[in-house]
Amino acid sequence: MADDTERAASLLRQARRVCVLTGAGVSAESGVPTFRASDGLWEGHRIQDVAHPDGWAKNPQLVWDFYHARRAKAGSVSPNPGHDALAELEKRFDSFTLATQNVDGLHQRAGSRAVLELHGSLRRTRCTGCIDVTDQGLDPLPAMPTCVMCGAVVRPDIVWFGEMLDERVLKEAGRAAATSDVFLVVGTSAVVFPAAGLVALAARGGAKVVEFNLTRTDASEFADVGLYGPSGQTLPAVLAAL
Ligand code: BV8
Ligand code: ZN
Repeated sequence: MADDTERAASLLRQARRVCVLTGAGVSAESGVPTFRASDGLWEGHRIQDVAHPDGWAKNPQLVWDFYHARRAKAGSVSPNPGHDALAELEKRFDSFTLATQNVDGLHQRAGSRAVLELHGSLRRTRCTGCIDVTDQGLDPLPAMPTCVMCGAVVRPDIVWFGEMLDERVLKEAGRAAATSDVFLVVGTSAVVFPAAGLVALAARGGAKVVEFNLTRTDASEFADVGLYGPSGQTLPAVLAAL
């Protein structure tokens, strides 16, 4: 592993433009559960019941109960050394973009600034009746929150399965990936698209790809270097070797 850490550090030393894609694994050591660890259930729920528009249409209260619990969880945990290392890495490069599939806000709390939230945020709500999007922080919300502007029910500002990602965010992430010298893919099973597509986009654009994960994933075929261990240890080790 030591020589892989050195190989990753040497790729970064030669880089000017760095892009990172993170997934639930980067927050695992903070105590935030990942998605696919259990048997396809997510905190005891089926994904289509709590992270799909059909689930929202069928039972919005169940969806809110699920997201109230995730908001409380996100508010009760802290960034881990992996988040901290990514925030420090950002300062070392002229161009650094961090695209995350996570909605827990831990990258921002660790000090990362250029964060693209591909799948939305637990902090934000989006009105179903008007265009209002509000950052509510992570304080508890009413069981079924409503819009201060128009009184309609608000939903979590999260991209559910079957929903389009924010066009602007995805375009910016795609451009950063396609023009990067080094692309780090951290803590993601790389099965959810279009986010996972950023890895191939970076590789096709000529980037050197470094994977940080516990195991090989669908992204591994694109990786020039693989660091397999907890990202709370492997990311700080690469930073220290820079
Ligand atoms: C879209 C928000 C266009 C929820 C999420 C049929 C109909 C419609 C769409 C599709 C379809 N078939 C396929 C699709 C596309 C679909 C998709 O990709 N499905 C997959 C499952 C096959 N994508 C979509 O629907 C996207 N929209 O395509 O719109 C469209 C529209 C209509 C019709 C067609 C197309 C929207 C995708 C966004 C969904 N929302 N999240 C919420 O979070 O509340 S995705 C959800 O999965 C999370 O965001 C999560 O981040 C993401 C990916 O999971 P990972 O982050 O990778 O987490 P996972 O648990 O899987 O892996 C953790 C990894 O960490 C593991 O590898 C593990 O080894 C590693 N790890 C663990 N601990 C550590 C570690 N690594 C290092 N250190 C550790 N300590
Ligand atoms: Zn409204």
